[in-house]
Amino acid sequence: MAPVATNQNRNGENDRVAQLKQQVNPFYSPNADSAADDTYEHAAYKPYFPVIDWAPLQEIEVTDRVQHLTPAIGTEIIGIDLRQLTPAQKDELSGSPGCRERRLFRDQELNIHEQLDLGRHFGPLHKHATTPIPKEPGLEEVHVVYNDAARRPDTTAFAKSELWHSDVTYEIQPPSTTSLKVITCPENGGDTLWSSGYALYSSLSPGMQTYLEGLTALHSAVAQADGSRGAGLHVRREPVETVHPVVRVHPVTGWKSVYVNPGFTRRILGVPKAESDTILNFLFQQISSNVDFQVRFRWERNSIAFWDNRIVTHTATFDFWPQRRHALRATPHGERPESVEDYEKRTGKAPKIVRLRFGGNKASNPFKRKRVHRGHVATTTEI
Ligand SMILES: O=C(O)CCC(=O)C(=O)O
Ligand SMILES: [Fe+2]
Repeated sequence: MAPVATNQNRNGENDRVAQLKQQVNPFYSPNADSAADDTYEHAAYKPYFPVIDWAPLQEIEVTDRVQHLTPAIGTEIIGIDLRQLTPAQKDELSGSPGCRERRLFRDQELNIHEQLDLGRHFGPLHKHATTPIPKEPGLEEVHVVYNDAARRPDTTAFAKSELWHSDVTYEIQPPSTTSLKVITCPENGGDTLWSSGYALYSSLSPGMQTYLEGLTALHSAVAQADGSRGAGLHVRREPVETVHPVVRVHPVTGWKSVYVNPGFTRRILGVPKAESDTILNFLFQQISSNVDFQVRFRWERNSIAFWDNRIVTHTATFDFWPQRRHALRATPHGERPESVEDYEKRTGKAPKIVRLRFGGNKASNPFKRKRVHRGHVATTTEI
């Protein structure tokens, strides 16, 4: 910006300013006669100094670069090129305090190699045992999502609620900050929905929260592998079954989240089968039908979403047939899911509870009273 002279006469300053004003300041180039220069293609944008007056500026609202999509989950970030993130900005994608678990960026030019590199910032990338990979060699870590006119969804195969899942939770170290970039998008339809495990946990009564915190559940890859074999496809790694805590603590935020999903969680261990079925069905139903925990994203070509598979579940919609939809996913392994008890032992701290600003009543709202966890007083964080 050009320097600005003041009216104060200190040590002959005004004289010097008067002198300077005789010269042409290169920032204030003189009026240009466009008519004399009308062959120049940008003549209309040459400097022009009309004699017009404007009212003094008032305080105005400006558009935030960060737009929260719902009170519980989902943030759209505007004006960032993901190819130019600093290491600190990359870390923020994976769960800074105040993070809303799922971040969305539009118009991103980063290619699949750059997307994979960004994924590697969070951990080694997962190779899926059954889902497709691209034809191009060297992209074995990519999970391809693809549908077109030749692949009409079979509504007899699944109930919609069963499609909710967190990715590959049957692995010993299931994924953390996962990204999906849509490279071909239907004109409409094909939205993705996410549901917050923080919100689900915080919506429960203190008694239910404590009960769930002591439980573990079995996550299984068997049905997925059987489905692939049934379709005549090769399974690239034998399916595994792994036990994880029903409530896990996010290692960065220290917040508690429900960690079960309809896609892969089969059984709560150490309780009667009927009890396991009832509790899991209740949690699955909350995930798939409680819209206060959810956000729904309408994609455009080159949109990319980052979600933390440790604390959200998600589902695709298949309402766009026969249009083409094509997306590529990078999936870093996270840590082994940590229970509340293990987190407390490791850190000496109580995990936190996310406080939702909506919903809840006196009986079920855990924030009306202090809760004691094995000697630690739990703190709450508002999102
Ligand atoms: O296609 C979608 O919207 C989501 C697919 C999915 O579940 C995934 O890529 O993890
Ligand atoms: Fe998924």
